[in-house]
Amino acid sequence: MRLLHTADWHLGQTLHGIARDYEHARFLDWLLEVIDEQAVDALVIAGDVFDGQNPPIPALRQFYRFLARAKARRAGLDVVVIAGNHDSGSRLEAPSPLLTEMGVCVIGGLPVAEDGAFEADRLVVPLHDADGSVAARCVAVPYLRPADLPAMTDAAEDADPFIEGVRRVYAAAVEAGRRAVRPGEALILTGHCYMRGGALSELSERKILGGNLHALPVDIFPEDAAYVALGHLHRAQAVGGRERVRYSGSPIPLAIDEESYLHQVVLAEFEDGRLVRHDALRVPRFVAVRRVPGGGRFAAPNEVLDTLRGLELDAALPRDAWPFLEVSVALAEPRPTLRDEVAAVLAGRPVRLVKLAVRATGSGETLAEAAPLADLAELAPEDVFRRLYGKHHEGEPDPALIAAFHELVATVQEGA
Ligand SMILES: [Mn+2]
Repeated sequence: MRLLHTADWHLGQTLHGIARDYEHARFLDWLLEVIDEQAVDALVIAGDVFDGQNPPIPALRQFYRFLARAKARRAGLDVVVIAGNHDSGSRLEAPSPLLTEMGVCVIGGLPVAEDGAFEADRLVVPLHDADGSVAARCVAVPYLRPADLPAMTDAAEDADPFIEGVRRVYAAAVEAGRRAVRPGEALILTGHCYMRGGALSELSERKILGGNLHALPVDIFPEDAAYVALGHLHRAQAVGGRERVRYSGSPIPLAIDEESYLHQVVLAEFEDGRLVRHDALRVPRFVAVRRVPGGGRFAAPNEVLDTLRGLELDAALPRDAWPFLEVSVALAEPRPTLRDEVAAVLAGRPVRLVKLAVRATGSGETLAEAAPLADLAELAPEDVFRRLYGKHHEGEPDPALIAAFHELVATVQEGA
């Protein structure tokens, strides 16, 4: 049984205001080819199908069109989709009556009975091999929010109630999976969660996840799981030294700093209930990401402008495929024309500036740090101005700037 693991598509995402539909469309075309060529039996999408709770219409169309085309190509394909934190679980699940008929199982939230009891058995999805026999049982756990978790009346005092609650949900789900597994079938898990020790994308994840808050220990996944297909982190990685517990990562860079990631999907093969091999399939980069000067560095304006002039760009590309460009400038002195200068160098060229980052190279010291004073009144306005200038810039301010400052002070004083 051959399973393809992917996650964090974030359909409908924009990068600094630029829609990603073109890249997503190319990725989905590529994925269809892979499903065909690799004779994939099961596709697991481990959450964050969409970038937002209320996805834009083109994103919805992309998703449903993809499912229809995938099933048209491989009628026996099992598809398992779980909701991530970006998805609306109930919205994702709404078309389930139709999708179930097609062999697409969507788990948006934890199934509960009318009396509110958690029905873990409904999280277990059979996966079939090419002969149509069940080869694995996939335990599919959507992203869990505190409100989804059982009340914790008996937890140890020092236990984090969130982690303890998640552990219990997974334990019950795994038990349901074990009950369903027959000899020769693999126990597979999928979830959308943040595991301890994961490598984060600085720009698109760290600010959302907030350090190690509620990071889950890898031992919530049992050793008898043949494979654990995770979503949430955008960088592909194994978790806690366990090769069979993996994030596939996102298929396209969702932030500029993910430019260096090796975006991939994972092809996993199972025989007699065990994982026999897993391979990372590199997703082609459909739109290049260029960073000047690159590697998160900042360079002086003239150096940056020279580099931009020398950029080799492909004029034959369609507009949707023009590279994304990030420009990072270190400013030693004010340069109010910088944005215009960058725009002038790039005008008419096949590239899209998504970000112009500017870092002042002054001391960074506040007035109080630079010169502790008993009384601010000891300083003349020009002294304060010079010190502020030194916080942001190097050297002395231009005499014309000082003159302009005095003019401004005079205007304010007259007004008062
Ligand atoms: Mn996520």
